[in-house]
Amino acid sequence: MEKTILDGVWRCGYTRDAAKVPCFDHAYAVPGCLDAEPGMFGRQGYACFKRDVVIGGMVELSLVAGLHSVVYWDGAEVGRSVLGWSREEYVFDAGSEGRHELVVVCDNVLDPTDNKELALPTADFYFYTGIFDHVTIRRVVPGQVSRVAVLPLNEKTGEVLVKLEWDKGAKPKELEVSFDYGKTRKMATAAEFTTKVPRFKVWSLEHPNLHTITVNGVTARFGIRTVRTSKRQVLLNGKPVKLIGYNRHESHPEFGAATPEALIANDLLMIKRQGCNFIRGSHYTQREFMLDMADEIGLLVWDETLAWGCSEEQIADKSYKERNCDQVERMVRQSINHPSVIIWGFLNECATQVKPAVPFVRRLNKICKKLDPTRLTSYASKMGTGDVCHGETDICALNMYPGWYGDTCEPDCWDDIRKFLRIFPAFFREKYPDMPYLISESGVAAISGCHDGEFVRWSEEYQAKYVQNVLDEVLTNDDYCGLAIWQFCDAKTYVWNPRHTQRPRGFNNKGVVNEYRIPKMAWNAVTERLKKR
Ligand code: ADA
Repeated sequence: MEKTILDGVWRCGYTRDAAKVPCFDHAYAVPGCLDAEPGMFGRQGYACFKRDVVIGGMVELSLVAGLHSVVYWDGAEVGRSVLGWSREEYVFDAGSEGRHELVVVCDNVLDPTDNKELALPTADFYFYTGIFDHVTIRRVVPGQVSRVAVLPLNEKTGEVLVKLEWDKGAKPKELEVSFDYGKTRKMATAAEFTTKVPRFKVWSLEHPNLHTITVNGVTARFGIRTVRTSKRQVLLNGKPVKLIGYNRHESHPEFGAATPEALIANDLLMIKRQGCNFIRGSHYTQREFMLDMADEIGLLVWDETLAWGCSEEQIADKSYKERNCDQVERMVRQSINHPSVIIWGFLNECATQVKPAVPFVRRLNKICKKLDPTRLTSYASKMGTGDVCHGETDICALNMYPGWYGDTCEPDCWDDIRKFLRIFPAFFREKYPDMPYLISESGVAAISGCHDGEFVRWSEEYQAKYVQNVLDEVLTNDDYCGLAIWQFCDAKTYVWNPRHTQRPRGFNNKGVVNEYRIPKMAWNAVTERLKKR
């Protein structure tokens, strides 16, 4: 199955006026976000992309376009999406062999009153618009294997579950299966089967060994490792691992969400070399390259869907719930082969303190478990002891900002801040004695270059001291299975956010490196503490 990559120079245009769509007044890069161009930032609008494609017959076009997108082929609509970071695969008849026009219109126009909307301008990160990742097209051939998913079942025997999909209209006559480009074995056609990988090596943080499977000419890469929880711990290949790392946004002032792959590689290498082992992919499904890189260098990932701060009203909205279920399904399909992904996440800081949230969380959890019983699930809560959904997933994840928001603690009272972090596991211990607790977010903002000392908010010193304390608490407290510091790098956010007075420069400044990846003192504090582990 050959895929043609359609990246490169496309004709483009950006307009704030819906009546002027589509417009193509200049050229730009795909992948690319048009509002990352100088002078465009923050101007909600429509990003239009156009190019010619030479092909014909039934095809599958695959792309990740945000925040909303509509795709036209020779002027006729062939697909639309409201799921932002989910990869869409549109199957349609491309017509006769020859040259055709492909147009993608994306927008980031948000309606704050629309309950179905996954993204609201009250969210604390900026929704860029454009094509975020590679665009590919392939011919659809009935019976051709189109997807190979591999779920590792046992790291001691190398047993895996293989799930196949093929293009509709016919069944493959038989299957030709090989591992690591070795000997091919013929098998009767089946949508799924278990088998043992010959001469397998286990994937681990220290030795991220990878394997390939080829079925009827389609190759997928995977790793053999298991993940489960036991007595408040996360076990990787049967051994406890404390998850330590960062929340990371796919964001850069010059590229928006369409960050270049070398930048992603640099970010992940920085994090790995610092001694961390974990990234929470906040707050949307991760790009394939990011996960390939994590697989390759040995990092663990929490992949999640977009649902930032949804309200009680949204939780009651049928369409909102359907969109979330749809997103979760796509995420699992998209990321299933990556051994780095150990947690499926959904619903960041949503109204999980109300009872109607329980069946919703249960439903999202069930979708993950049905498609992939081998990984853990979680959602990041800010509801503290008031959360009523904790029993529904595998890990209890808490976002906590004592000493920064609200009146939980005085800003520079390190002992109080640390005591605060101990409240939640202690509170839930009786109800969920074996559940692992993870701090899914904690951090404070510092303006790069501000050195007003450790008792002054916004200073690098204060942030360093804060992060040092939270990290030390998690490393020394057996109640916690891990920490994702908020956040790796400063990232653009909405300036009309209700919290905008706390977002100088239009950035969420809680990065331990700034938006150009220049380390702040907190970065060095983490490095030093991890050296002492
Ligand atoms: C929340 C949220 C993050 C970010 C953070 C902060 O916990 O999940 O996206 O907004 O707070 O900086 O306050």
